[in-house]
Amino acid sequence: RYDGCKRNRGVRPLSDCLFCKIVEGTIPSRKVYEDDSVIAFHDIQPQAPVHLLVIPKKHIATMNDCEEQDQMLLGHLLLSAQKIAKEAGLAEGGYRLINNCGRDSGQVVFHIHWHILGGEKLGPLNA
Ligand code: DGP
Repeated sequence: RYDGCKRNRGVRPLSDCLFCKIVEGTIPSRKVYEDDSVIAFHDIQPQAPVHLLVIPKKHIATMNDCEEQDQMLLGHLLLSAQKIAKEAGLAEGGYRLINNCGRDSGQVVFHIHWHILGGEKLGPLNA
């Protein structure tokens, strides 16, 4: 049973992190899912008919900053993404789950997140 939520509760948000503010509710978002360790909300600049972001409540800047202790959290996040995609009606048609890591990927928000994109036939990955 996943118990990372208890550990993550003690982690302090970064005061200048946009997504930490969304987690805290000081910046509003169109939330579609929340549990003790993960939230999901609509992307503000949708790139597909359905474009959601799934993030851990714990502040982790990038994929490169994940540690061994984040293993359960990351697994939980991916299984949450599966549920969220299903709830959004994407299970049958399929969807893309994307994490951008660092400069070359185009990551702009340095709080780790996965994009869920779907609702239409998507173009090539690197278009
Ligand atoms: P990335 O390039 O992977 O770091 O994507 C960051 C995404 O975050 C981008 O698609 C736009 C989205 N985004 C930026 N600011 C906000 C915001 O204030 N609210 C929401 N909901 N999404 C945001």
